[in-house]
Amino acid sequence: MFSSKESFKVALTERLEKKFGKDAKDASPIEIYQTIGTLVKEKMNKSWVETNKHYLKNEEKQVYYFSMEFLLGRLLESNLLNTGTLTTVKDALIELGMDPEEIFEQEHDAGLGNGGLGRLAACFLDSLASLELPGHGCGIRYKYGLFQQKLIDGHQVELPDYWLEEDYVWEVRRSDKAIGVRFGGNVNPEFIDGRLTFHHTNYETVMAVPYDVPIVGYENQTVNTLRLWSAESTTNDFNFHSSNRNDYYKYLEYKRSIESISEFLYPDDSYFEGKLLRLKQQYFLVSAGVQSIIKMFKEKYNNDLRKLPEKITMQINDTHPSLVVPELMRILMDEEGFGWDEAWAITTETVAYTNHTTLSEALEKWPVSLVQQLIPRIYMIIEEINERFCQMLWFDFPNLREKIPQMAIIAYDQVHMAHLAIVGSFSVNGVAKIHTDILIQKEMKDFYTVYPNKYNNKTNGITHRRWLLNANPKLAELITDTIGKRWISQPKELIGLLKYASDPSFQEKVRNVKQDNKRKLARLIKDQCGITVDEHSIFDVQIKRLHGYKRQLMNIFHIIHLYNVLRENPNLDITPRTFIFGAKAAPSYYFAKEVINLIVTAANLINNDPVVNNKLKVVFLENYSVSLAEKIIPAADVSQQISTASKEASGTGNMKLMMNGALTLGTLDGANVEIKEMVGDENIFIFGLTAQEVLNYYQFGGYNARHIYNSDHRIRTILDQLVNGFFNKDEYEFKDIYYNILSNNDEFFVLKDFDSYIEAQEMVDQNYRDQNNWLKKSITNIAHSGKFSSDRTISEYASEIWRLSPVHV
Ligand code: 26V
Repeated sequence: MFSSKESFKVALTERLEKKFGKDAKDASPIEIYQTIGTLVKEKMNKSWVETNKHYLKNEEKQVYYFSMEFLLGRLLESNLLNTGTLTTVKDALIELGMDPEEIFEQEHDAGLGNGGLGRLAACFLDSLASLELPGHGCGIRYKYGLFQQKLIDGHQVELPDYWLEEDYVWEVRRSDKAIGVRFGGNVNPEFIDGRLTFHHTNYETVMAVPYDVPIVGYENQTVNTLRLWSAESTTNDFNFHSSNRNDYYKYLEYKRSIESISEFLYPDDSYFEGKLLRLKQQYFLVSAGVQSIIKMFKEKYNNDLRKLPEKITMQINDTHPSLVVPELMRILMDEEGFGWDEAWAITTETVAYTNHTTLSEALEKWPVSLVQQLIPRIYMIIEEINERFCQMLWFDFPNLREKIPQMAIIAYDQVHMAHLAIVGSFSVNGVAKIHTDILIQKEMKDFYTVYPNKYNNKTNGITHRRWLLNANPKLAELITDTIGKRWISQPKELIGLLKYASDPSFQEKVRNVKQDNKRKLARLIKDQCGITVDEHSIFDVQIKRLHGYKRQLMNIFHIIHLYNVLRENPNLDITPRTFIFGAKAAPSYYFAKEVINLIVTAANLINNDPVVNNKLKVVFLENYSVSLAEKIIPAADVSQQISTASKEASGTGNMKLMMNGALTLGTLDGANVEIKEMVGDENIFIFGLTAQEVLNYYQFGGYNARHIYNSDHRIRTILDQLVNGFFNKDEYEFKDIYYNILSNNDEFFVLKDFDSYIEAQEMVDQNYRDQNNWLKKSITNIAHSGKFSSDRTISEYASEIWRLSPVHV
C-alpha cells in the first residue's frame, strides 16, 4: 500500500471509509492522522513479528534498557522516514489537497520524560533498531506525561498532560503477558529441607499490564519493542457475593490506589524527594520488567539461568531502576533456588549502570522505613548486600575502613541507590568525558579504588535521523546533494562537508536554508506570542529545563545589560538579536519559576520599547517539548550551553543544535568540551570558569559575590533593577533572585562568569557580521557533528559494555 502514491491513496481512502465512514474530503486532520498511523503500524507489524521470531530462535545476546522515562515525542513522521515511506505519503497527501505538516501536528507528543535523560533513552531506541541490534526498552505507561506549561502573566501554570485522550495508535495492549507485582506484607524465614527459605504473606498484588510500542529501524526490517507497563487491579479481588454495600466503595478506592502507580510522571528532575508513590513506581517497573525477562529467558534457554549474563544485559538509566539488583537476586534465590554466591555472580554480571548527574540534590536516598514497609523481602536482600559489601571493604581495603559509613549502601537510616547500583553491576559509565572524569576523581573516587575496572565513559549522542533528517529536511537534502546519502547510515561521513566550508556557493545554500527555517520560526513566534521578530537578526537560543545550574538567569542578566547599554546609547552598533527561550520549571521549584517570571517581564519591557526595538527582541516560547524543539533547533544561529562548569553531565541539546549549524556559546562543561575538541577553538565561543576552578571554590571557598556586585557597575545596575521597580512591577517581585545571588553567595557563579560571558557575547556579535566566516564556522560544526550521533554512542555501548552483535532480520 506504500509502494506508490496511488496505492497509498487508495488504502487511505478505503480505511477512512471503514473506520470513520468518511471519505478523504470530509475527514478531519485527526482522523487522517489516525488512519495513516494505523496503516503504518500495520506495515510495521509484519517486520515486528519477524523480528520477534528471530529473537526467539537466535541465541545472540539481547539488551534491556530500563528507564523511568522515555521521551518519545511524535512517532508518525519518524516511522514513515524509517520505513522509507515518508516521501510517498507526503506527496500523496499534497495531491489529496492536504498539508502533511498539519496532519503530523495532530499527534500528541508522548511526553513520558522530564528532559535529557528521557530523550536520550528515546534516541537510544532509535539507534538500537537502526543498527539492527536486539535491544528493547522497559518503562512505565504513565497516564499523564510531563505537565503542559501555560504562562499566565509571566507565571508558569501547570496543566495535566492527558496524552491518551485519543487512542494512541502505536501501542498494543498485551494482557496475556500481564504479571503480578507484590507490595507490602510480611516475610518469615523458614527452614525447608535444611534450606533457609522466605515466606511472603499478606502482600498486595498489583497487575502490571504491558503495552508494547514497536521501534522501527531506519530502512531495515528490525522492529524492536518498547514495553510500557500499566498498573491495574484485578476484578478477581472483588467479592461479588458480599452483602456489605461498603465493600463496593472500598473496592473502588482500592482500585484507584493501585492504578495511581502508573498515573503520572514525576515532573521534577532537579531534586530528590522520598515520596512513597515514586518508590512504588520504581519497584513496579523493575519487578514487572525483570520477571517478564526471566520468564521469557527460561522458556528460550530451557530454564538454564546460569546463562543469563552471557545472553542478557539489563542497562539501568540512572539509579531510578536500581532495584533491578535485589529483584533479580530475589527471583534467583527465592523462586529459582540459587544460593547467594551464585545468584550474586549472575546478577552482577547482568546489570550495568549509567550515571547522569553529580548533583547531590538529585541523588536518591530512600528512608529505610519506607523500603522496609513497601518491599520487605527486597529490603532484606539489600541489607545482606550491604553487609557483605561492608565486610569486603573492611577485610580487603583496610585503607578505606574509615570511609565505610560514606560508602555503605545502608547508612544513617537511608538506602543509597547509587551505591547499590555501583556494587550490583559490572559496568558504571558517565555520559561525557569530563563527567566520567569527575565521577572517577571526585564523586565516586573511593568506589573507583575498589572497582577500577567497572568504570568507563560513553559520551551521549542524539539520533541524527530525527534531529537532522526529519527536523531539517532542507538542510538534509542539501547535504545529500553535496556529499551523497551515505551520511544517513554513517553520520561520520558528514565530515565530507568540511571541504565545502569555505565554498561561497555552498555557503549561500546553507544560508538560504537557515533563513527559510528562521522565517518559519518567526511565523510561529508571531502566531504563538504575537511578537514580531526580525528574521535577519541573530537567533540566539537557550532551550532546556529551567535550573539554577543551567543559568538561564545569566542569559537574561546579559539581555538586561544589553538593554541598559542601548537605552544609554540607542545608536550603538550592535547586531540585531532575537533571544529565544524554552524551559519548563519543576512545579515546586520556586526559584526557577521566578527566573521564568523575570524573563517574561524583561521581554515585555524590551519588546515594547521603541528605542531598542529593531535591535533586541526576547521571546519565551511556552510549553517546551520535543516537537517544539524540532521547530526551534533548525532555525538557531547561536546555541547557549552556559551551565556552571562541572554541573551539566553532558547535555544533548548542544549536539542537536550544532548538527543544525548553530554555533555553541558555552562553558567547558559536559559534552561542550568534546564539541570544542572536534570543531576547534575558532568555531566555538568558550568562556567562564573551568570545572576544576569551580570545584576548588566549592571545596576551599574564596568566592564573594557581593564583592563583584560592589566593583562591577554593570552588575550592580542589573541587580538593583530587580528591586527598584525598574520592571514596573511590585518592587519586591524579584527580591528572591536578588537575595539568592547576594545573600546565598551566588551558588552557580553567575556574577563570577558574567564578565567573560559578555566578552564572548561580543565575539558572537562581531563574528556574525562577517557572514562568510560565520557560515564557514557553521558548516564546520555540521561537518563534525557526526560523532554525536547516538549510532556512535550505541555502537560503543554494544561493543564495550554489552558485547552485542547485530541480528539481521
Ligand atoms: C532525577 C529525578 C529526581 C527525582 C524525581 C524524578 C527525577 C527524574 C529524573 C532525574 C534525573 C536527573 C538526571 C538527568 O536528567 N541528567 C541529565 O542526563 C542527560 C542525559 O545523560 C544529560 O545530557 C544531562 O546533562 C543531565 O543533566
